[in-house]
Amino acid sequence: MSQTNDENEGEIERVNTNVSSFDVDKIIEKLLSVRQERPGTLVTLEESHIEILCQKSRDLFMKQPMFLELEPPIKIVGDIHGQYYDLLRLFEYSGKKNKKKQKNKKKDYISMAYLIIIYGWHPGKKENANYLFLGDYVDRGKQSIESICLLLAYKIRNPENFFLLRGNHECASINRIYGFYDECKRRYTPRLWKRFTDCFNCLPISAVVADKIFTMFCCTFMVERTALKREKSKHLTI
Ligand SMILES: [Mn+2]
Repeated sequence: MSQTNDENEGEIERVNTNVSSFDVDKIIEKLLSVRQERPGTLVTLEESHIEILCQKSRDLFMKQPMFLELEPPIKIVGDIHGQYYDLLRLFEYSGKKNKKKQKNKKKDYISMAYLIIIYGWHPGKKENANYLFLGDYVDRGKQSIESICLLLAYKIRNPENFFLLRGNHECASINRIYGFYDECKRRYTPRLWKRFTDCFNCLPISAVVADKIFTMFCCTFMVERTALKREKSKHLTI
């Protein structure tokens, strides 16, 4: 496989995560602040904070098994592909459904909107559902960075309630071509893309829910072998 200099594998130095200005709640708040804005409105985070998101979530992925065993109830979500406003809507809708049984949809929509405004709504907190995302957070859409940053931030805040699997686009050779690399380069630096790559290489690849439902991204094994290099490969049972 031919690789550019940016894509070369190899160790990337560890980010110092003890930075006083880093506050995951504030990052989530900033990412959610555009909920009422026109779709496409960008959120620009500090690059150093994104690097810490990558490092902290990477550490969590390495601590947790590569093959997850999860308990219901859990909401299972498919490809996001950089469609950040769809991701925001998805959280709002699933939060709404989780709040109460609805007979009058219009009325409940209003009451939920009210709840979001008054209390804010955060997935993964006790009153809300657990989540399992199956992969493909980046590429194709225009806001891969916001999408993956929000997901990594929720992972950091709720490590036992929020799970992310690796999709075939969480792979350098794919997202180098299909948009994520260009977005990182245009909005930040190629170095940040490398930081994400380092994090993606540690994502778990499959999960089983309630010992019954086996989930993984269907193309993972076709394109990706580096996952197998992970130290915790003993958890891989297939
Ligand atoms: Mn896809």
